[in-house]
Amino acid sequence: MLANLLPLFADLPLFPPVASKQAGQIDDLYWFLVAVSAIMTAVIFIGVVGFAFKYRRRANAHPTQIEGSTVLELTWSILPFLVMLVMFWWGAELFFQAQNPPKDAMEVFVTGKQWMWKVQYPDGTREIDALHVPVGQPVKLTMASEDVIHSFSIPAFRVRHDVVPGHYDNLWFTPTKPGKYHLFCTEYCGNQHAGMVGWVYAMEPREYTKWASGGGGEGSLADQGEALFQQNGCSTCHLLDQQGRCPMLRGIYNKPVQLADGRTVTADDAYLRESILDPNAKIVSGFEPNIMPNFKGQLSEENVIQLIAYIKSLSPNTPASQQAGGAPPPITPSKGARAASAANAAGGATSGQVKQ
Ligand code: HEC
Ligand SMILES: [Cu+2]
Repeated sequence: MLANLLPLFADLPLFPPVASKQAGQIDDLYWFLVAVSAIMTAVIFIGVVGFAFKYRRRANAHPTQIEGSTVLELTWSILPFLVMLVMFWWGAELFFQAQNPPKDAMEVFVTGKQWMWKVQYPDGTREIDALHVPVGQPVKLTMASEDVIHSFSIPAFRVRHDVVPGHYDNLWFTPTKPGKYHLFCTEYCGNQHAGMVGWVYAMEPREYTKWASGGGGEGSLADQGEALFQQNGCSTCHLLDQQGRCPMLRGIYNKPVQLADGRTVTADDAYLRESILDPNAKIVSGFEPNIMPNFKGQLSEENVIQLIAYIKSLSPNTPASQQAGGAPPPITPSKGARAASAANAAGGATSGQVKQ
């Protein structure tokens, strides 16, 4: 909005396109900071030059000493303080907004790996260095790193977030303008970091549905997870309908879990991920440590995302948007296709783009 008042600046290709709901809001704050800095620079510069001239030696050979002025000092303390408060409040507002994705956001999973971005959709589609999103729909990314710290950045959406190994990072945006935008890694992550670049395709909802309904042929993310659940022997311990030595996983998603040490945690994505890769970190109340094997190094981050999708699908009240991305209905393949997709999913680290 402020950028419109500065057509000269807006026309210079100094800024990426404004293609998300938050982009304009962040630009407004940015221009406010620039304006305050510019005004302060001008005030100080004019003051320095003006006083240097006014009190130059020739006109005022014998300087008079001035001893403080309460009014002046209060003014130059309180006014900047108020301006700073505006910056703080405005920035905090945008920050909190950026931390809280709306409940109906479509979920997409991103794994950073030297040197590519792997993208998984709830319907099972996968791509590399490409992200397809519908315009007008909030999209929440859950991001993991397979190796080192990466940073996921889409300048046209004004979003960026570090992707740190060992846990999930989130960001969200609502695309507003169809188009093709750059996607970068903005954290030096090894010698081919500069090549860790991709494209985001923001599409009209109808076009997006058409794109998404192509189907990956591997079954939904939850189907892929179910196959892994069998292959890795999870199903031998975690029975679906019977609580034995091991907790039943049906219905636990986003529900409180009582831990052996007395704490209560929510079974969200981060908790499930930790329970799979580092089972002894948190022990469920009533169960023993050191029974569940450690799956670190055996399951890729992509596999863990698939397993979590499967555990989610065992909780029927999970909002549909979190199960199938809100857009296309999940594709239900035959048993044979599932088995094939399982093999594929397990070796997923090397399989390439499923859809262009
Ligand atoms: C040898 C038996 C065994 C196997 C195999 C096993 N688990 Fe577990 N799992 C346990 C036990 C025992 C617990 C409870 C103790 C704890 O919290 O670590 C548990 C806890 C969990 C929890 C936390 C459950 C809750 O209610 O909070 C999850 C999630 C989980 N396992 C997932 C998996 C997945 C996914 C696999 C396969 C990759 C797997 N487990 C394989 C025994 C097993
Ligand atoms: Cu990187």
